[in-house]
Amino acid sequence: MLKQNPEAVYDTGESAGKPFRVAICGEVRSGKSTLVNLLLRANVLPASLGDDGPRPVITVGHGPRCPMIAVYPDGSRDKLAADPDTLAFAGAERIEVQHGTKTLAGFELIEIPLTRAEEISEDQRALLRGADVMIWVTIASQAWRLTEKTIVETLAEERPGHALIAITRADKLRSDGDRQRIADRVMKETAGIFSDCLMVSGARKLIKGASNAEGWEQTGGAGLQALLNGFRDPAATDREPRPEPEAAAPARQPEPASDPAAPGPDRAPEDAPLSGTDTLRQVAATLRGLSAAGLADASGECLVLDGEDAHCRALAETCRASFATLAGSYGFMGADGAPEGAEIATVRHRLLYAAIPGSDRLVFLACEAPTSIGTARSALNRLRDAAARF
Ligand SMILES: Nc1nc2c(ncn2[C@@H]2O[C@H](COP(=O)(O)OP(=O)(O)O)[C@@H](O)[C@H]2O)c(=O)[nH]1
Ligand SMILES: [Mg+2]
Repeated sequence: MLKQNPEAVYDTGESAGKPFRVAICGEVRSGKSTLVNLLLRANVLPASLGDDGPRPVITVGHGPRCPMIAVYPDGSRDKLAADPDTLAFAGAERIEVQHGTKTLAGFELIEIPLTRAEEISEDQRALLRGADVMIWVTIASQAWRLTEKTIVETLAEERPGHALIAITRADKLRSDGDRQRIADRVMKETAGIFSDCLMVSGARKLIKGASNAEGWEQTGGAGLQALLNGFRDPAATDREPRPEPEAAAPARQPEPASDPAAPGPDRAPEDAPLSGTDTLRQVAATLRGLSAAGLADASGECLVLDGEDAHCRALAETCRASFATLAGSYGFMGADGAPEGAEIATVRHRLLYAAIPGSDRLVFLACEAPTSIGTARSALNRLRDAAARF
């Protein structure tokens, strides 16, 4: 049984020692199994076990594909049919799965269903203590409810060093704007708990299409896998250490006191009050994988917030040119209003910029994979909001 020997559960057949354990936690029907499928790039786990259905812990290790095994409270084990339905899970305490997807090598995924803070068991706490990463799964339409916050706070002692939040059913939202607003709110409300926030579009047909790179990127799976790779092997991807929880809490900075001597929005960004610049630099410092960030104004000035001066100035020039072109040509096909910004991506690099309302400045940031687009957008929004205040 789990309680007696939680370690024994995790013999996945990996010869290269202990796998990097990813605990996928969340309320019932939040999308945990969907997230597992996303990482496997195939609909391996069945769709929804229902609201009152069985809620076994599911462990997925890297190995030759073989039948799923149901393990019952008395220790007995059953091989399940190739495409098990909900009934096959009934009464099982644990479901063991192996999958041959290359990206899973060295990882173990553990789906841990959590219902109420008062009902968290010792087994569940032990599983979380043994994990290297926690992914909290929440539903876009009602993301980060009080009940979720309570569960996550209750697990403060058990939470591993890496924790991120995945917002599922992003495909059901109407627009990128809606997705951005939700990601932004969730990042603010969970600052200090989660280092990253990812949007997941996990409809089963989208996961079916995730066997190709573009499809996987669209679901959010590629970004998630890249983040996990970064956690497991920071030397390969991290430019800077992970921010302390406090630094990850840009939330709402206090409004600057109204000071008649303070520069107005028409002042050059170089003249921005130090406190405002510091605020922006602090916000910029919260993004993992950031390679540059700054403010560009129409006159050619650039306030460097993060990264090397020359790099930042070159990016500022790119953003200015791109924005000027868009502003001049994007009216066709009935686009309403001026463009608000744009995103430019290469395989490993992203450049995002946004116009700061009420000014002629642009805020921009550049980051490298594995920083997800959701994380990058959240950071850009935070920078834009902070910049708009002075
Ligand atoms: N369209 C869509 N449906 C989703 C998404 N995530 C979960 N679902 C659906 O929501 C239901 C519950 O998901 P499931 O992964 O079983 O939740 P779990 O109980 O947390 O494991 C299933 O019918 C899923 O297909 C998503 O990102 N997009
Ligand atoms: Mg599930």
